[in-house]
Amino acid sequence: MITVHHLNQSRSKRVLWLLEELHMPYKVVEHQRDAATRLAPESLKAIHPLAKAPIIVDGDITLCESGAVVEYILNQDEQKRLRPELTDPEYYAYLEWSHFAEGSLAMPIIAALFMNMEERDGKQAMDMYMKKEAMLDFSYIESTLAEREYFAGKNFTAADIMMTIVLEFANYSGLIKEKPHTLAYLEKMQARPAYQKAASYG
Ligand SMILES: N[C@@H](CCC(=O)N[C@@H](CS)C(=O)NCC(=O)O)C(=O)O
Repeated sequence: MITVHHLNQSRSKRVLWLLEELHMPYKVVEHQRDAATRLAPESLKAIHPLAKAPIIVDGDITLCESGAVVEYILNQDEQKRLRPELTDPEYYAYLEWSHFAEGSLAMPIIAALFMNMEERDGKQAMDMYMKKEAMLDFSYIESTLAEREYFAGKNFTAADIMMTIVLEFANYSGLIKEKPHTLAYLEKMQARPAYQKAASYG
C-alpha cells in the first residue's frame, strides 16, 4: 500500500486528491510545517534527502516531486483513468498542462507569495518579470478555461489536479481575482468530493 507523507498546506494535497479520485487504498503520515519559517520539519528529511512534500513510499520505492508521484500512481491504476491514452486527441493538452503547472506556473506564483511578505517599490527586475509572467500565464489559462471544461478538454484528468493546487496558491495571492472563468473552474474543482477529502487533512 502507498504511504503518503503529507505536509500541511502543501502540494501533497495533489497526491491525496488523486488517490481519492481513484479509490485507491493509502496510508497518510502527517508532517507539520514550522509555524515561524513555514519550512518542512526534520521528520520529512528522514524520508527523503530533499525533504519536500509530497513524498510517497511504496515497497522499495521512495519518490518525491508531485508530477512524478502522480504519474507513478496513474501507472498503478489498472483501469487507466485520469490520463488520456496516447492516441486520444486530449493527450498532448494533458501533457502540456501537467508540466506547465510545476515547470512554468509554480515559480512566479511561489515568488509572489514571498514578494508579498516584503516591502517592494515595484521597479525591481523581479517585479517586472512577475508582471509579465502573471499577465501571460493567467491570460492563457483564462482563455483556455473560457472554451473548455477541463484543462485537457472534455474530461477531468490528473492535469486538473496538477493545475488546481497552483491556482489555489495564485488565488491566495490575489493573482486571479479578475479571471472569472479561472475562479469558476477553481470552485468546481474544490467542490469535488475527492478534493474535499484530501483538503480535510489540512
Ligand atoms: N516541484 C516540487 C515542489 C515541492 C515543494 O516545494 N514542496 C513544498 C510544499 S508545497 C515543501 O515541501 N516545502 C517545505 C520546505 O521546502 O521546507 C513538487 O511538485 O513536488
